[in-house]
Amino acid sequence: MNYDVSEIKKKLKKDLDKARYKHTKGVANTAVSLAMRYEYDLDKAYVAGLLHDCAKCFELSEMEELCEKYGYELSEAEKKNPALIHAGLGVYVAMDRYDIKDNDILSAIKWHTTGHADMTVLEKIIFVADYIEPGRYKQDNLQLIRKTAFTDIDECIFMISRDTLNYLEKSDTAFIDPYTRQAYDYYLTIHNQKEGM
Ligand code: DGI
Ligand code: FE
Ligand code: FE
Repeated sequence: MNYDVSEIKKKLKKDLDKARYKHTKGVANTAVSLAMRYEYDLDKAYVAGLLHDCAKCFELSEMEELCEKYGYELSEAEKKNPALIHAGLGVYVAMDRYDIKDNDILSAIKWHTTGHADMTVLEKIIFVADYIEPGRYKQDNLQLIRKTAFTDIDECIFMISRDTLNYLEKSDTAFIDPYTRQAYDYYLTIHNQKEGM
């Protein structure tokens, strides 16, 4: 293992609240299972899972200070919806506080909330693991989505982005990030190709 996991966990326990730390371990373990299935590096999947929400528990004012410190410019979507900031800001926190240099891990952190078109294997693993880890229970279709994660990860991403868009469209306050829609459109096309449409 190239990563000092016990050191990472020690810091995460300070940076995250209890529930978020538990979620983080669920995502890391689920990511390893998916990495086994899709023949990806298990250690990288575990570390990306551990760190995907590393910027989630800061107060908004702290997030703004960190964005300033790292020179991270917020997108329109992040300005309208601060809940999205932790993904992009997490890249800088992972580099600075957790000494992560691996671009695959950093991009998996960056894209774990919205997804985007044509994701890398690790981006897909973390995007899916975040949604299906054992502590999740509120979303619709979880049983089928969990099963599909291990049979066809692109189809699983289609289902997750479809359900996320539906959920966001129902709550008329949420601004939809263009990348959330881009992910849906891309994985819908793959879904339709399989259906022979
Ligand atoms: O950080 P987590 O709670 O573990 O999970 P996450 O990073 O996927 O964030 C989950 C929330 O993000 C979920 O309630 C759906 C929401 N989300 C995903 N895409 C968008 C979005 N929210 C807005 N406003 N716009 C989006 O495009
Ligand atoms: Fe998150
Ligand atoms: Fe998460």
